[in-house]
Amino acid sequence: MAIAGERSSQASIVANIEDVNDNSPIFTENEYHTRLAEDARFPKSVLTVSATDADTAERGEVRYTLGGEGALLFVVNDTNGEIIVASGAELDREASPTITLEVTAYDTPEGGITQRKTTVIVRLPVLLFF
Ligand SMILES: [Ca+2]
Ligand SMILES: [Ca+2]
Repeated sequence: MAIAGERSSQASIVANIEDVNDNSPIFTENEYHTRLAEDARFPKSVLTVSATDADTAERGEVRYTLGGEGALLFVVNDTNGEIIVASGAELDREASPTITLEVTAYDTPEGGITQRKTTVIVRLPVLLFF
């Protein structure tokens, strides 16, 4: 037997369920790896990283940022994950035969205490010729 009061309280519980930020961005690869020619210059595209986030709204919106030893030589597009050679950067194969980057994907672009991040390594062997 249904009681009117019980039904309406159930309905309001369902309406109040809200997503929480319990998923971190997940990259499509555990580690990215691509060869790079020593004469590559701005704005040469190196590779595009991609991460997805299972949460809804801004909790699942992914942005990218660059770190690691090679971070000054490259720029990442914060919304699409494309990495290009930075303006003015010159690669030196003798000094750094392999450049290592750390790309961090983060959700909640506006920031806040619930923001979640994932970092992936990008290895770029620098070659004379392809
Ligand atoms: Ca969630
Ligand atoms: Ca998330």
